[in-house]
Amino acid sequence: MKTLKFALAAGVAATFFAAVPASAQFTERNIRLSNGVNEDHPNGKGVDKFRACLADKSGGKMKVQGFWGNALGGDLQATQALRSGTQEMVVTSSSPLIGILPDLGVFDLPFLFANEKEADAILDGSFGKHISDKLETVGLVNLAYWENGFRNLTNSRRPVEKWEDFKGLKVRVMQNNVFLDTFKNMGANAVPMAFGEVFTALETKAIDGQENPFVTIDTSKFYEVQKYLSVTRHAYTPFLVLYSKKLWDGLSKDEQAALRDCAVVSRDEQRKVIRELSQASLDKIKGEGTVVNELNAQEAQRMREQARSVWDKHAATIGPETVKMMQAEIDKVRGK
Ligand code: KDG
Repeated sequence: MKTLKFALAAGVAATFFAAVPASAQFTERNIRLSNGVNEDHPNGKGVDKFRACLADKSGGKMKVQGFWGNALGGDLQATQALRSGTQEMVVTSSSPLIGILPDLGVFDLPFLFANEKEADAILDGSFGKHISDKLETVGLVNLAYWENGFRNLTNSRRPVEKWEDFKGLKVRVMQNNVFLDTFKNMGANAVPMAFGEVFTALETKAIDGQENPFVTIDTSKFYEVQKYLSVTRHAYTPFLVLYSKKLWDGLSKDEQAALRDCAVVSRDEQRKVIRELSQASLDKIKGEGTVVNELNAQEAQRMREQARSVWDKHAATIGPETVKMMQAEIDKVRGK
């Protein structure tokens, strides 16, 4: 009987991991992946897909342990841990990392992308590869671009219907000079701050407002302490799915290929989920009593024109070649 049970168990195991060729080189690994949002953000679904894909490809040997809500430190701190080889992965906004790689500032230029289709085409194309190649030179392997999304302003004082309404608002921005200048240029009092400190600063009125995509405003419960949401879509932030280059170089070719393939499979899942959730998040924010206003086309155009000087000011620090390449890619996608 025991022999029969053992044979059955071996048969089931063999079926489950049948996809793993005998020659494949996989070692037992526990991959620590941290992120600043909460697990109910679509990044949670992305990590679930990534975990399942790796388990399938590695015969269960490559395991992913998720850490949420800045449990292993904020975006910049976690990214530095990758560079020193003390942590395997982080899913982070690009914006807090411009001190490590100034070229990343290109993604923070106000009103860069018009829609998600444009963002996907450029991030998943030659421009995205250009940035990923540069990231490797600073000890970071970028496996894919996930979506943080189009950013909108919330605050506790008033609706923002034209750029002049920013005047005097104390707005938290990511620790990033392009964002700092974008909001200063609008007349706001911009306050750089790590993501993990934002909710308390809003609750205590140390700041009036912040800016993030609907899904983040929802899953981080900013609506609980923000009376107004103005749909500005003033920037699009990607998430970088980073692996420590120091630890990457110790992986087999099979392990590296599995990580790259699974990061792309989970990218498509994460983008699908976040785009499905975005409207639901906006509806929920409205339902919780936050007053939502959309900018009319004329005022949105005036805001874009007012923000243009930030491009000119920061092109030199971001890297003229990178800005020029980005503009060329945008023109190509727009058929210009
Ligand atoms: O780790 C990712 C988060 O920190 C992300 O939400 C960052 O958009 C962000 C912000 O506003 O800091």
